[in-house]
Amino acid sequence: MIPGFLHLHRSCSLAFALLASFPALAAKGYIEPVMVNIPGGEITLQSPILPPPPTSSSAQSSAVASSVAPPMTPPQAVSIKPFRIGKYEITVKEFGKFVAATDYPVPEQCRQMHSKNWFELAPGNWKNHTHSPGDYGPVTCVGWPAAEAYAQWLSKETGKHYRLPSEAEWEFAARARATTDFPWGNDPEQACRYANILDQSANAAVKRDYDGLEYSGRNKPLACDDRAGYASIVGSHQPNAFGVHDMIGNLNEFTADCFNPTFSEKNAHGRARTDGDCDQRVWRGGSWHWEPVEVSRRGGLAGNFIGALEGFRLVEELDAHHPCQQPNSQACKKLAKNPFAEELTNARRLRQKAHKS
Ligand SMILES: [Ca+2]
Repeated sequence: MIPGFLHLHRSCSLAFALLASFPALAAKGYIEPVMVNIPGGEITLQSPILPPPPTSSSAQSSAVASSVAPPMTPPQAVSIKPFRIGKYEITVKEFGKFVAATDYPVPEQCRQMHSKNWFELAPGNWKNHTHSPGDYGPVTCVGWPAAEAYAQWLSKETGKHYRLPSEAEWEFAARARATTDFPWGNDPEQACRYANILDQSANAAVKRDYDGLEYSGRNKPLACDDRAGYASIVGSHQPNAFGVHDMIGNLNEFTADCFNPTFSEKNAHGRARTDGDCDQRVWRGGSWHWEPVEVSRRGGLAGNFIGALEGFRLVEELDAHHPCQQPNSQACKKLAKNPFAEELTNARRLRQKAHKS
């Protein structure tokens, strides 16, 4: 063996030995999402009966705004088992790990704010689009299939069971036991404390960036200011009573459910519906581009739709031996010490500082 190679060989062996002794030194190829324990319970699902899903962002917003007292679905009682849900929407930085590890064929066209014509299909992807929010903003322009692929990849990497939430789980986590229109009560004008929605900052942003463009008509900004014109760093607004952020607003979130206009007995177990139109998926929560949507509001979206208003968060299932079967156990509490949570706190602090200066 030549001396140089021997030296390199010994150095590598030493490095591997060190990494084996101190696993924390080994850079992980993934980021564990910050999760919140959600207790089990009962919920009644009821919302307006849905028309067939729209296929464009402009149609989405009018679908939200034009519902004039539509007929309601019959109420459906649902039992929810305990689970964990992402405290935040999945960020650009987390998704970037997935792209780097898998070379996933990300969409390169995205329906996004592009001109005075509002949303248009234009070149753009998860990392670069017209209003990319940076590493700590929620990832968008990925579409439902990529969200699903991300969950499967993260499960494989971590040995945990991550997946998209069912819409019943989503609503249960979003309500945090509230029975009001919004998780914070019935007053939409309180939204700016809890959600990044269509507010005065949103109106000012499009006016500034698109030559005097203004929201008008049915898509009317709230009088309050949530201090975000477009998508914001996740967790920038107050959480709900379960400690979960941005369920209403910021990005519209994909659920695992196939599209059905109404609820039925098939929702009763709380799991995602796998019957109905599975070329369409159900969204929940609305976005920065919309007035705050009620926590029960839902819509459908083509599974292959790629837009800048949609993102996702993940659920983690509590398998039989999961430490958080006992949420007060030390083993479960240890899981709450997630370094990414600290990174996000720092990112928000820097953003606030920049905002003030
Ligand atoms: Ca806003």
